[in-house]
Amino acid sequence: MKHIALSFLLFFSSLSALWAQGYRNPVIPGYHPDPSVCRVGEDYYLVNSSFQYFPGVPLFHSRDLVHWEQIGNCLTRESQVSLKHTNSGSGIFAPTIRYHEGTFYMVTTNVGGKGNFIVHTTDPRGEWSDPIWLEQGGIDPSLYFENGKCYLVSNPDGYITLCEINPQTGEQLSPSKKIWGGTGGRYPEAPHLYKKDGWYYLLIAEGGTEYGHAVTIARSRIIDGPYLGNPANPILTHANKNGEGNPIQGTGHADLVEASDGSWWLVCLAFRPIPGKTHHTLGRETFLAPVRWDANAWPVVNGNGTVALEMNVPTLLQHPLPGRPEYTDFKSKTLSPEWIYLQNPDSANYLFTRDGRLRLCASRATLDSDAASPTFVALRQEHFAMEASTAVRLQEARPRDEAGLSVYMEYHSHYDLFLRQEDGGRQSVVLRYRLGEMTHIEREVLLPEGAGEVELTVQSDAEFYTFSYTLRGEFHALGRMNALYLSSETAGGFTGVVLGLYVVSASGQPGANADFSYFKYVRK
Ligand code: 6LW
Repeated sequence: MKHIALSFLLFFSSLSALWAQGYRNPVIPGYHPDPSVCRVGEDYYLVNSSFQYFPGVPLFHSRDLVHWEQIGNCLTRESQVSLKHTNSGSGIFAPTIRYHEGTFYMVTTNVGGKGNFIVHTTDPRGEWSDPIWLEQGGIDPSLYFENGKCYLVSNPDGYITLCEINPQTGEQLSPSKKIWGGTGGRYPEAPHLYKKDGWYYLLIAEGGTEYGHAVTIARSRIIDGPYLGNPANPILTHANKNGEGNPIQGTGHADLVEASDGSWWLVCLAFRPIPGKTHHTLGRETFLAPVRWDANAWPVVNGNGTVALEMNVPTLLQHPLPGRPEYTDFKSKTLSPEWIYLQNPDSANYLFTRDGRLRLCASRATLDSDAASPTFVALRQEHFAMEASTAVRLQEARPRDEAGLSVYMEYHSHYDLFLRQEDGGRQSVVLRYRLGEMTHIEREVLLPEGAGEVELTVQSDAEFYTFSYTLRGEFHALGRMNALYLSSETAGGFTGVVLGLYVVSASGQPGANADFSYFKYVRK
């Protein structure tokens, strides 16, 4: 009996050792930039920046640092985040999450708004506080707690700057002091402070968030310096020889965490260029790398300061998760926390019908401007190869009103597949692009009288988006468009492509609405 029990034990421990080996990057795919992570016991929490989208600052939970579940968003109320007139270059920039004595703190910047602020909660799955505004400027604020004190670092005037604050009131308790300018790369930013072996370590990003991005580190025995840089900086970059040809580029903006077993890990952002190109469409994503950090030594990221898609390294015991469901039928009459709106949405325009369809009500706000929040709700594109589809019925519409599916990078970079109301009562299915100041209709097909619900589909293979529609079971190809024009390199901004359901009252008359019976996203 003892032998059987022992062999069972051996079998299961070798299985768990197997599970604890290897993972795939990115650990959070699609537009999820500027990750920050903290640990509470055996639970890990991670946040990302969110720019012009609402709710702000997606919040993830994990037990193994590899598999992440979005459990909510930190900024869910207009009283916390005003996103008026924001676009993919403004709004909510990089956040930091920290846990201290039973409270979670999230600190970030509303760029174009009132600057740096903290929200806090004791229950990260619940609501977060209203904002506590901070005096020190710059972006990428981070908090460090020690001996009853709370320190803030950010980068006003392009210099990493420290002060002591009261995190409950936001009051600044010591003058802002410049503590490090980095190693000479442009845009020293993304500072985080840690203490280990009696040293204060200051981790930052430099080089800008494109191909020159890098993570560097400095240390001091005293919190406000002087900080001396690691002679082996940068500790992470793909801009050097080691990163040449790597399908991951732009590695930077990182945060460190000590796991419950004493191992150290780094989360960072990076992007995956379209294979064979220098452009990327999926935004900056969240990656994970192991860190070796010996006593009194500098941390070493994954051996040679790079990350890979396939990471063949020991991990914490893994807890796989089901992932985002492929099919949403709206019958639960709620949207999961992954769904995002542009700016602050007017909730009256987002309804569910009794039979479980998503009903979007049109306003005059269009997808072509950042002047107002259009009726638009989206999920991120997380894979190069995917298919997204929906079925839509446009109702009570006047000529030129439209509703459909948008492959949306930002307000002058999107491909739209939609139903449009025509004079005389019929509707068309239309494929249109908006690029810069140009709006161009690629295809338009007049549908038969009373066409009703139409299925709209977009497929992506990294280089092209291919559009089609299905009416009464009959499939119709419409055309394809090059993904390069939606890339960050072409469109600019800090976000990535999202797939949005929308309705617009282009006639300028109120009343139109659109019922969406499902949204399907399948990785190919
Ligand atoms: C962010 C900065 C950066 O605040 O880009 O890549 C800015 N890093 O640290 C916007 O994400």
